[in-house]
Amino acid sequence: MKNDTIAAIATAPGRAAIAVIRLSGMDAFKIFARLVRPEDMEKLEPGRVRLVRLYSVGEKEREWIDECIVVPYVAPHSYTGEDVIEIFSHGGSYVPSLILDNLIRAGARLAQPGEFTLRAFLNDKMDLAQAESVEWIVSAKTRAELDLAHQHYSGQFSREIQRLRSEMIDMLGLLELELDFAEEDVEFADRSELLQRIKTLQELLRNLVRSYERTHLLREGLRVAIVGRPNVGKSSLLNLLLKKERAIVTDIPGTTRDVIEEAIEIGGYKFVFIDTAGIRDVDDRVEQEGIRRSETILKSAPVVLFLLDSGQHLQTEDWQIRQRILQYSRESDKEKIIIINKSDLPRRLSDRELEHFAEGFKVMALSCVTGEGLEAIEQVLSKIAKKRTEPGQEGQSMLVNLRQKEAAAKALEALEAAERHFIEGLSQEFIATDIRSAMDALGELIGEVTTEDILGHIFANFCIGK
Ligand SMILES: Nc1nc2c(ncn2[C@@H]2O[C@H](COP(=O)(O)OP(=O)(O)OP(=O)(O)O)[C@@H](O)[C@H]2O)c(=O)[nH]1
Ligand SMILES: [Mg+2]
Repeated sequence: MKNDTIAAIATAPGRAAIAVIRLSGMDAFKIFARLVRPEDMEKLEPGRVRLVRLYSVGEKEREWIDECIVVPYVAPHSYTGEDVIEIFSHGGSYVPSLILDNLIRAGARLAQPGEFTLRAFLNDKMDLAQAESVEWIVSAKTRAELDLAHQHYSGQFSREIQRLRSEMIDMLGLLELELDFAEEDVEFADRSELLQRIKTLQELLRNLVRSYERTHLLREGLRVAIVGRPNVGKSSLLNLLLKKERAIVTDIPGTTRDVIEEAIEIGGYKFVFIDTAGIRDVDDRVEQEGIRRSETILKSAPVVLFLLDSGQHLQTEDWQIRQRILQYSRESDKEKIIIINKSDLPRRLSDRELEHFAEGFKVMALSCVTGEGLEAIEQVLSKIAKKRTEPGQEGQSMLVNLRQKEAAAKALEALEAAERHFIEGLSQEFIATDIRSAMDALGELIGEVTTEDILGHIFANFCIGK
């Protein structure tokens, strides 16, 4: 049913000024004609807006539904590459669904999620990487995510992958030439050069696979653990960062007993801040469990904000927490920042005390009461996010989802096999087969080689009407 005509409401439901309803497929014009008067239908011109009244279909007394702006597009000059009509109706929930109902009564089918974009892909309006980026553009929450989605949407990413593929085609050409003349025992391809080219490609693919970690970070956010002994102001800092009273703050040590996670954007990057229970030795079972959870967070978060109270001398608990942070950061690289909070109070914590204590940490001052120091902390955090998500020298291209990562990893594996077979001195056929698998895997990445299953899976995550 690839050519049937589909319809959907493209805008989010709810109270709104305008809603957009889309109709796409071979019979788009014929179906739409059933909702309008013939003289209005005649006035429609491709790519031109027209104000048109829509009427209900299938009844003797046709009822007026709405006055709408309508834009027709004629295949292949549309988003889907098919005949398309976009209807801009009044918003809300009743009018748009009434229009949709009537389109369906007139012969359209309700579109599946992502089906418009799927058709755009099937009609060569965009490749798979571009099509996938559409979903990301829609769900982007930060500037950094949007920039990355644009890299794919513009085709820049696909061109890069195509470049890798043509490099492989080139190598295959050389190997196959050699194969054709196998009996004559000639070597067209310079062996060491070929091996070098395989290695270069491997390196590019390795970087590409690695880039997924950065993408993941952009989408899921950089996790920042706020730790420290009870009452140093962890929850106050969380609230300050979030600019709302999210966590309970009291002067009673042990106020926070569970882990509180909240995501926000700072400087164009997504962060997930995690307020934890103050770490100390206690008998209370609930608090003990909270402390155990704090430890787990401390272990896994790549950024740790370790709070101290500037109005008090260092305490045993501070030393114990410091010890744990250092221990965990040996296991996985962490950004460690000591924040000397309550800097509005008379200072007791001396520089001498801190000298050894703060080794290996960045030290910053803060007052959660006046807000002084917050901006500097935010700047440091966005610098960390930038550093961790920026492509660096290894290239600009980044993979945006797990499917792409798996395809790139498959290509890499095939090239590693090619290298092995090369070194083992296997014949060209084996190496050619490896390179061909690598090419296929890259083809999958941008959708040159796809199956219905893969497509179904990808587009199922889209919104209806997209
Ligand atoms: N003067 C001053 N008081 C602060 C500051 N930050 C927090 N406080 C106070 O310190 C007390 C403890 O703050 P919380 O944010 O609840 O501390 P916490 O680290 O979350 O404590 P637990 O949840 O018990 O581990 C509260 O009375 C806050 O108002 C600050 O910068 N200056
Ligand atoms: Mg707290």
